[in-house]
Amino acid sequence: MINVKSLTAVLVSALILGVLYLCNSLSYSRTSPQQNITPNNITPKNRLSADVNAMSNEVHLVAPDHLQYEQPSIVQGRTDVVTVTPWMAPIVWEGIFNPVLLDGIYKPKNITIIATVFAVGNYIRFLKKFLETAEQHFFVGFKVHIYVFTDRPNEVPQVTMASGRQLMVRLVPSSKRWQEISARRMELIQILIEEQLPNNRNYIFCLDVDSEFHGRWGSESLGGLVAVTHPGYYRDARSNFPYERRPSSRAYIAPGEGDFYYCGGAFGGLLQEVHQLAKTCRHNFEADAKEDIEAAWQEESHLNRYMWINKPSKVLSPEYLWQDFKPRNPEIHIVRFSGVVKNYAEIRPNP
Ligand code: UD2
Repeated sequence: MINVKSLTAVLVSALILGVLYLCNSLSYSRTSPQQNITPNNITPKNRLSADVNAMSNEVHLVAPDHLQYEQPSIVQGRTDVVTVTPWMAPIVWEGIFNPVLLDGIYKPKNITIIATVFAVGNYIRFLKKFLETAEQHFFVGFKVHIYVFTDRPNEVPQVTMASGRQLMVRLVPSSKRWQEISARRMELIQILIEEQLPNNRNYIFCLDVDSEFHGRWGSESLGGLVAVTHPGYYRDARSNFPYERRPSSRAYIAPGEGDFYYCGGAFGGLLQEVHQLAKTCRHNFEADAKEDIEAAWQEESHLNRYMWINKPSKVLSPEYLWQDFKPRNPEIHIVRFSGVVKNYAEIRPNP
């Protein structure tokens, strides 16, 4: 026999549960724009907004809605090169990424790619080709803001830029020493990020001007901290890298230490990361200078030490900074960006 007390308790509990369920459904229907979707009517064009996490940070990659792209494989691909560092950062080579998929992921994030380029003194002559080829190959279809630092603003060439792409010119002093021009870039990049660029999740690449783009440089290169392996040393033993070898310098790396030899002519990443890099390299360069030490390859030496300690989250192969005078090695399937052949005696302010 059911006792009346238990029956009442069961009925009251059922009533409370019913009310809670109703409230829950009502609140869901108020906040969800897709209230009528049932599992049967989720068509390819009709996915639940709850499926997509709108966080726009760099590690969270949202698949483009039903974009068709080649099936990826984990057993087939490049076997002639290493595509991941020992600290598990990708090493980017032609053939390991899908540009259509990557652009589909990064374009909706509405990011701006900032590029800095220095054209001081005679190096202004390289700017036109740099800018023209950037239009053809560098983050095509993205918002791109190029900052040109020069002492000759009147000689900045007019280059037609696609919509969403802009050129900004910053005046900098000239110098009698090329080493100073090259090294001071860290200071000026640090100041640019602090003063001109809002603290957001945009990306920046800092590039040598005496270079041209020849192939795609795009969203596959995005990462927190991005370094490019130097074309001259990527096959060498680290004992042969031209790291700074004097322990008295803050750029010192001992023989038997270090990972790769990275270029000073191309690096980048998220603004906050590059700010930290530029600030540290500038500080160490200036502290060395007070003790009358200039690292073997100026800011490039300091960058190499920084990147050894603070591992880049993405490493770009030498496709991303080749040198025109070098014959292509077989693993280089494409040259995307390359330093032009130049006559140092003719263009530099000092030997
Ligand atoms: C290497 C690096 C460079 C830098 C340098 C050491 C590469 C490909 N290049 O190149 O980035 O680390 O070693 O200091 O990794 N500049 C001027 N006016 C000048 C001199 C230099 O604007 O009178 C700027 C310009 O943007 C140029 C950059 O500084 O591209 C580097 O100078 P460089 O190209 O003469 O240095 P280089 O060839 O020794």
